[in-house]
Amino acid sequence: MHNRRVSLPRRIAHLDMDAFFASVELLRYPQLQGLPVVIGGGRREADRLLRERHAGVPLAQIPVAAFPLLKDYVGRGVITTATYPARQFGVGSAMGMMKAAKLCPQAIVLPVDFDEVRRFSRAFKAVIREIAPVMEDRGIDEVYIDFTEVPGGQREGGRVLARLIQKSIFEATGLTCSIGVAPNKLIAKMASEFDKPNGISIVHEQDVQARIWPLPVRKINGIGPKSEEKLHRLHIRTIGELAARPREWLVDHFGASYGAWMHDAAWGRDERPVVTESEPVSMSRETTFERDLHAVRDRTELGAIFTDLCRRVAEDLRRKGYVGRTIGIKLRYDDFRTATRDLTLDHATDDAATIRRAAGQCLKRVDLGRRLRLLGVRVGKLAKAGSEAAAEVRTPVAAEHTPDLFHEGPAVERPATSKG
Ligand code: DCP
Ligand code: MG
Repeated sequence: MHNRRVSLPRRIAHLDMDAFFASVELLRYPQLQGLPVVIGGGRREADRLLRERHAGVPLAQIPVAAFPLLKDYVGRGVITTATYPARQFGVGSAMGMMKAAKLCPQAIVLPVDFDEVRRFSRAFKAVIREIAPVMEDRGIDEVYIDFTEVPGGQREGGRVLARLIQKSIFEATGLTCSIGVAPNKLIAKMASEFDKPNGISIVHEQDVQARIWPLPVRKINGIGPKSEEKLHRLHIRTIGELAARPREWLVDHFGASYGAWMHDAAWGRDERPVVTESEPVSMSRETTFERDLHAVRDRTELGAIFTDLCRRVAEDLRRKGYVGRTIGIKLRYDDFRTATRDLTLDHATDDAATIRRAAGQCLKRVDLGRRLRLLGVRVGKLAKAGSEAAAEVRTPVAAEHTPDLFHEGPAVERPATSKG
């Protein structure tokens, strides 16, 4: 039977926002456009002072000279992201603030505004879905889009549609992004980095050798630092060198599935579909406090919040018909560092008390010596309630019963020397 659609070559795009957290701040402070700006640290205080001192002045009119500089920054912390002008000085994501200050003392430092970032994340994805509905959400600032059957998706290898999406996102949000269009997700992901910021890269199957093989192996999404190290020991540095090894040789060194996957990846083969609506992998609830809370001094308040978060996650699970086995917590400290811990139960659950007990065990494994600004509870490894995977759902788990710090009820203060 005649079927024209089947014959269309697959065109998959990967879209990634440019310097995302920083770009969102620059919308608020357009006077900083073109300047080195870094996002990081716990500088909410500095930002508040800045606004207070210029009360009544529109944010966009606060003089550039009034902004806090990296060279005056005191304290620890790492850079979350940096504008492209700042990157020219070698400053970038995950770099310590102190080191960055040496490289670019004149950079302006701003804090993250997570609510704002999330708002823009939703906004740019909504723009994409309007144009190209087959979109896979891959996190705060990136998505995959199946261009194959979208009008313009095949023209100039996808460039026409990519341009339209870039323009539409910019008009709706004022933000720029970079897009790679390729035969599959794996190559698209690499291609979106080729021409950052505000770039479009089109890669065809026949370009793999010229454009992908010279890249370091680490550029393959799925080869992490450990595999990279092992490949280096085997004298494999580029994707081309990886592609040159026989599949069996890679299987011998990296196992049947990872070795074979590596071989395919090096040859630019990847059949994964763009998944629009996945089953949820986890459900979570978190809350940012009005003021930073201290684990010991604000124990009662924190305990109540913690228990309430567990109750709400349990409600979410039941409402949507899921049970989960992995219980995790998330803490964000006053310096914006984030800690997560989790543990996996024998049975999946949607029971608030079970979740609370497991979360309490996780709590014992984090530093509670600093003030907290956020607390979250997550349940992962989900299965549909009643499904085979979720058998023995309501069996309460006999977790350890030693109370955690946020344990509610009679305070069990235990001096370090005594054993409860
Ligand atoms: N981010 C973070 N912690 C990290 C890395 C990133 O919180 N270790 C945040 C800040 C980034 C955002 O996620 O703005 C998106 O991450 P990217 O890696 O896409 O970095 P950028 O969007 O900032 O820059 P680029 O233009 O290179 O994509
Ligand atoms: Mg980005």
